[in-house]
Amino acid sequence: MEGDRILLTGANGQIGTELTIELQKIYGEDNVIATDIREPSERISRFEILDILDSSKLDAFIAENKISQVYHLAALLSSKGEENPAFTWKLNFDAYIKLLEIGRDRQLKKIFFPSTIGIYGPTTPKRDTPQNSSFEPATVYGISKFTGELWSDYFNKRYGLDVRGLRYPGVISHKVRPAGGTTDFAVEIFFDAREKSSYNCYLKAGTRLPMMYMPDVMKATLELMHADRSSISTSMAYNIHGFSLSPEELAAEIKSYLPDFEISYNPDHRQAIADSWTESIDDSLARRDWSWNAEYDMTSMVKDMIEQMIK
Ligand code: AKB
Repeated sequence: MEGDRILLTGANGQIGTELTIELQKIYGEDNVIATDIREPSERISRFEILDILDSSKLDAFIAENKISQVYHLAALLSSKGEENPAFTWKLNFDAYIKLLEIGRDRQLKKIFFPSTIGIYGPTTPKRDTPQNSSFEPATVYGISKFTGELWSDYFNKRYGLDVRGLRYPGVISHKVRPAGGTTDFAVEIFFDAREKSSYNCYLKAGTRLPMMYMPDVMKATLELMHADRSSISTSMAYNIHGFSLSPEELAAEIKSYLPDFEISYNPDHRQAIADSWTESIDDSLARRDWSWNAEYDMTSMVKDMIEQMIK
């Protein structure tokens, strides 16, 4: 890790905010540069404005700062991405291809590409979804991420670029509210439980989706990026699984701590996206290749979220 300099794009988001801090602990504050298109709400020691759509600036930034690894988190998520599919493609895919070219030309050591359970679609097996399955995503987000995975693999095979990726499930955390996703309800519910003792869910009861608690998201990301390349058998992205939950299961668990808490349901356009996704994920390849193992289940996640946010 000696001499490594890390760039995060989209660092103000739910994952980037926490990953910046974890990477700073490993590589030192001066060696981790968090970037985004807006200033962060809390001060990060090294932050710069960087628009990834400007590939010349991105290239110059990487050269000037002697960047050796990029964690490319900038993207529009499943729900927000549907508002302007052409722009979502430009941001999630075109900008990524440019980054891969820069990575090849500047001989970056590693690139991290976050993919998603959104690459799966209605034809994918709903339970224990295998690593290699049917990919017919229903959103531009899913299409852009799956295509991104194929290009990661292509750049690895053709140019030897070390690209690694994870198919993140819904991510639950308490520092930053996610925006623009379909799994956001699993975070919003805690904020509303704290503020209003009630939550009006935009998905209907019975909608079970794969989720993961942020400490496990950090663990998976860092373990993958620090694994010996010889143990990595795919440059697409690995399935990883934490636990599955539905809004009413989550509400019942929260209610065991906050008896006055109530949930109601008012499904919107996100229901169709959720219905196209799968319920649980087979992550045996990640377990085999780099010993992946999630620590949190729904019960321990809710206990910790309540302790961190409410009690
Ligand atoms: C979303 O809901 O769009 C994301 C995801 C599962 O990738 N959280």
